[in-house]
Amino acid sequence: MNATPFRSGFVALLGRPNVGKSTLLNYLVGQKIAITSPTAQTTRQRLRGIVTLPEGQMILVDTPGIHKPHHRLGEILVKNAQTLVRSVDVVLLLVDGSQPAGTGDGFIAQGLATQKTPVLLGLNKQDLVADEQGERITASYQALLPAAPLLPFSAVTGQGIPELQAQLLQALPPGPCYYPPEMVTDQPERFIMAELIREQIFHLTREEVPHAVAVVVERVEETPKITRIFAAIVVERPSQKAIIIGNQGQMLKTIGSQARQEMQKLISGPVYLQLFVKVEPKWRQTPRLLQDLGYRL
Ligand code: GDP
Ligand code: K
Ligand code: MG
Repeated sequence: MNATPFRSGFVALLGRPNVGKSTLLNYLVGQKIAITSPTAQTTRQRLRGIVTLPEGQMILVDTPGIHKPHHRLGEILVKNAQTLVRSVDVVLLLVDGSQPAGTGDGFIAQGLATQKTPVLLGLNKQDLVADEQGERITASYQALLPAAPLLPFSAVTGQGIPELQAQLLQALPPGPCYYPPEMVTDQPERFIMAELIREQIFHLTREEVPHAVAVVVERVEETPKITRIFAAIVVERPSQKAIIIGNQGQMLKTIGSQARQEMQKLISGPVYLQLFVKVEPKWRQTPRLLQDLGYRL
């Protein structure tokens, strides 16, 4: 008998902000574990998504998009992405395949060309590509990394994903099942819950507000009937607190009810969610506070 070996290993999802790293991660694990939004810098923390198939197990590492740092949190995000590349089996460089390559993609490709880690190039958002544009766009990306296999797909419709998944698996070495097959992420449920709250803040508030927000789930009480979750929304200024709370508490209510629905999907059961807002001036510049909020420095 000619049995193919079980393969396993780590895949880094890299790319500019908004190319669809988190959307793809959710699609592959089959559950929302990573929050997504049309805003850059939604993802702040490295997050592992675990995909177990009969042929192997891949551990996908979602990363904050690579961009120019503006403050301490920004610096930490970029430095972490660079270290990650050296520690994984393969890099999936994701790009927005509905547009030709931009300088941001070139910047990341250059960084990868000097590394030994093999790279696959994932052209996402194929659902937005008109037939006559396809070839020109593809050529612009192939020029960035001539040796990298090109994989067109859509993280929204799922087209091209089976091929993408097969190629990723082939790029991994024979190895063991690192995580139990039923596990979809290495992050505790509390972290995902905090993220689901942060996601609603991205969807419902504007400009600098979501970037100034951190969310901490402070307590979870499980009873046979309901799960009660108590979470703090941390902002930097009283004016941001006022926006989060909204007119007669309306904004906080909407954030809470939408996040609660996502949480109920996550845990497949009823949730009671209580939110409160607190001001921590300059939490983004303060290493101790960043650490308290769970950021790895
Ligand atoms: P990230 O910053 O790279 O993690 O990007 P996100 O996963 O947050 O996605 C950014 C935006 O692109 C979101 O509004 C997604 O819904 C959207 N998006 C992601 N993948 C696709 C895709 O294949 N097609 C379309 N039309 N939109 C996508
Ligand atoms: K995003
Ligand atoms: Mg993301």
